[in-house]
Amino acid sequence: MTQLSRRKLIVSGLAATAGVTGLGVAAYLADKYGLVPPDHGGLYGPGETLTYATQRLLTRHSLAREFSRSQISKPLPNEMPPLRDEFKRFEAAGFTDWRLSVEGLVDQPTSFSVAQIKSYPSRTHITEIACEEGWSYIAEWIGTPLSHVLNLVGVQSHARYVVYYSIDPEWWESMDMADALHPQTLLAYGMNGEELPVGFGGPLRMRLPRQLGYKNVKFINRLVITDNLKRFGKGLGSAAPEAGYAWYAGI
Ligand SMILES: Nc1nc2c(c(=O)[nH]1)N[C@H]1C(S)=C(S)[C@@H](COP(=O)(O)O)O[C@H]1N2
Ligand SMILES: [Mo]
Repeated sequence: MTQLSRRKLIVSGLAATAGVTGLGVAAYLADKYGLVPPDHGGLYGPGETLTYATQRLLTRHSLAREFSRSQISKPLPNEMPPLRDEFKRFEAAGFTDWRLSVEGLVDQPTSFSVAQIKSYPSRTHITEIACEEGWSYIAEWIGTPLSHVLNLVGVQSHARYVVYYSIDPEWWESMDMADALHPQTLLAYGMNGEELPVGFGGPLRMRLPRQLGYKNVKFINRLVITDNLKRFGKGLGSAAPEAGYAWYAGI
C-alpha cells in the first residue's frame, strides 16, 4: 500500500471514530491531543498536522526497521568536508574536551564528556538513514539511548521537546518527547564497529531512525529541554522549516 492510500485509510478510520469528516479530523485530533507541530502555519498547515497527528496516535511505539549485518551498505556515500577551526581544535585533542550540555526543564543541568556518554549502557541498531534528496544507506549505529541521559538529568514532567544543537551553528533541530524517549533514538558515537567518523558526525551525533536524515544532526554539543518551541529560532521548531522542510520528518 502506498504511503498516501494508507494515510487516507487511517484518516477515514479516525474520522469514523471521532465523528467528524475530512480535514476537520486533523484539526480535531491535533487539538484534542496537543499534536499540532510547531510549523503548522496556522489552521491550514493541515498536511503537516495530519502527518504528525496520525503518526503520533498510531505509531508512537513502533520501531524503525532494523536490518541484518549483510545488508550494511558499502562503500558509504557522502563524506563531509572538514569543519571550521573551532571543531578542528577539538578533533586535534581527540575530542577529550568535547562536552554535551543538557539544560532547560531538567532537575540537574549537566555537561557530559564523550567518555561519560560512552560509559553508559549502549544500544546498537542496523538501520537506514534516508536523506530528503532521495539517497540512503544502511549502517550499524551504537550509542547511548537519549532516554538514559534524560533520566540522569531528570526531565521535568511538563517538558515536551528536546532541542539539539550542532557545533555548526546552522544546524539545530528538535523532537518531541515520544521520539526523545524512543528506544532507537541514540546519542551515537560509533558506526559499523568503529568510532563515529567525523564525516558522519563524530564525536557525537543524534541518530533517530524514525525521521529523515536532516533530523540526524552531527557534532551535537547542546540539548535544551523545553515545553515550548516558540522562543527558538523563528519559532518553527528547527532550522529545517525555515528552509521549507517539515519539522516532523517521520518515516
Ligand atoms: N551538523 C550537520 N548535521 C547534519 C548535516 C549537516 O550538513 N551538518 N546534514 C544533514 C542531512 S541533510 C542528512 S541527509 C544527514 C546525512 O547523514 P550522513 O552524512 O551520515 O550521510 O545528516 C544531517 N545532519
Ligand atoms: Mo539530507
